[in-house]
Amino acid sequence: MTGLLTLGESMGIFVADGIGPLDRARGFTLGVAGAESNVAIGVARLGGEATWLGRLGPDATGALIAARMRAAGIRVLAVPDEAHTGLMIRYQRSSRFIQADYHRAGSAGSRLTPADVPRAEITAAGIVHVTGITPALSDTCRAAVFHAVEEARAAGVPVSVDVNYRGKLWSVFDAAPVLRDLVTRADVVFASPEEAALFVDSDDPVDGLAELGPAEVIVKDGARGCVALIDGERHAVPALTVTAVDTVGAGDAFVAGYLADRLAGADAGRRLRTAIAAGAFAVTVPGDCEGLPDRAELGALGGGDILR
Ligand code: KDG
Repeated sequence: MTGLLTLGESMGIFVADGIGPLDRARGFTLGVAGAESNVAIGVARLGGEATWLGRLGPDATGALIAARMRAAGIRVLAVPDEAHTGLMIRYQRSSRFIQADYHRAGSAGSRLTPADVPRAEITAAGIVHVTGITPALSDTCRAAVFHAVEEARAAGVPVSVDVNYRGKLWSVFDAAPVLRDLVTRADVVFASPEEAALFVDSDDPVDGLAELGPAEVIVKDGARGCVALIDGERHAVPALTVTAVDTVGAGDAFVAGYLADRLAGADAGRRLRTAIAAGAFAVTVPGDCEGLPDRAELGALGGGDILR
């Protein structure tokens, strides 16, 4: 395997149809949520190899998640667990505000342990990708993430970290030292300016993150595009103009675009342009992973060179 290996929690998600308070929803669409599986699916859609590893419960939701991931073309290493598969409920309170509730405490995904992560999977990977969500879920999840990262570093496998701070899972006080620790172990780091400010002390988030060690720092800034410092060279790529209908999952699409092109050997500028285009495409489609584009679909945004 020379592709992406990622680990974390994937959940079932009920997304309320329409806009308004939850009690006005007339129906819900059941989907799959999880930042890491979103990235894996995104890499697969762009033609890369991707493996997701995590725990799933013995319920219909766990089976649905595994089936949808496999249908999306990713390799699923599901560790069976007796606890329920985690769930999320999301509704669009207004055209501008999205609310999400987690039902994941004690879930199968939160019971991941270091022993669940086979060394052979790490050493065979082209890149190991983790997020700052998983360490927030439990002590064993945190240990599993750091174990995977240390095994990758020892084997010379590049480590990618998306900071992905989730304020509903832990406080800034608890999160900041852990996220900082994770970033110091990364080769590639993705963060928003707000996330970087949680644990770096610099006016420039790119410089602040780079001072912690990663050779590839990418600061994604939504509608403003991204800025990056990659192997000592600065880049700035503006966002593409699209009509956004759902911004959830756009960051994961961005990461998937960058990592898919990195695995394919593309240069830094191209990786960033693909990331921007994938993120832009994702916001035009409702759902966490439904908007992850394939190569041909990226062309619909007018990014002609991205198709080649
Ligand atoms: O990045 C999108 C994610 O937020 C979503 O799929 C669910 O992983 C998730 C989380 O913990 O918020």
